[in-house]
Amino acid sequence: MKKTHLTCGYEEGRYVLPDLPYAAASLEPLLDEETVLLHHDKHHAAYVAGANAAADTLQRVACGELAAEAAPEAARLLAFNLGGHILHCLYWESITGMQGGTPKGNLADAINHSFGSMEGFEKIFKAVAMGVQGSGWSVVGMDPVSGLLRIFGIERHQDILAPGFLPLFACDVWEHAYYLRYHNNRAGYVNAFLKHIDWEKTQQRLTTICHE
Ligand code: MN3
Repeated sequence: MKKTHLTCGYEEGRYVLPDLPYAAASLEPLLDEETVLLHHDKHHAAYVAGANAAADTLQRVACGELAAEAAPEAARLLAFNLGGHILHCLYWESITGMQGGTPKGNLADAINHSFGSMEGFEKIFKAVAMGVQGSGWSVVGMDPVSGLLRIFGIERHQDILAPGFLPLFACDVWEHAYYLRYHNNRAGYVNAFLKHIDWEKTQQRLTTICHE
């Protein structure tokens, strides 16, 4: 089946945890190695396992091994855990230990066209990230209707986003993503995230989306 701009682990019928695209310690000074390893090896891995378990349950319903009553809860769990898998894959590809880059080319054009300016984008991104209630994400992606970039404050991994939304980069604002270093200072983490976005990879994803 067709794959998308997301480099998300799926092989031989199973969701799989991809390796980090860099050494865990290389995200300094944005994030410390312990946070990154726990986040990837424990949290992201748990979403992969949860997505496979939910998909297995649905398969067993489909072939008659389980009653249909098991399907709604499995579908809910699949939405949560697959959402977690997708967004974490995107998160790892969104950040870099380097800083000081700026969006270029078609990505700079898309940001200016969608938000008026880089400042306008950052203002909305920060406010949405700070406004996520409980655990969730601030995610920038393409609205498939207008072609504009939009920012959603996704709660948990799957609530509050428009169907068909094509995520481009994502900031995890679950506390496990930042608490060891930033404690309760989510704003400090979000500000640091904005300085450590991998704009080059983000631009490559945008180019892929535009050709899908
Ligand atoms: Mn997380």
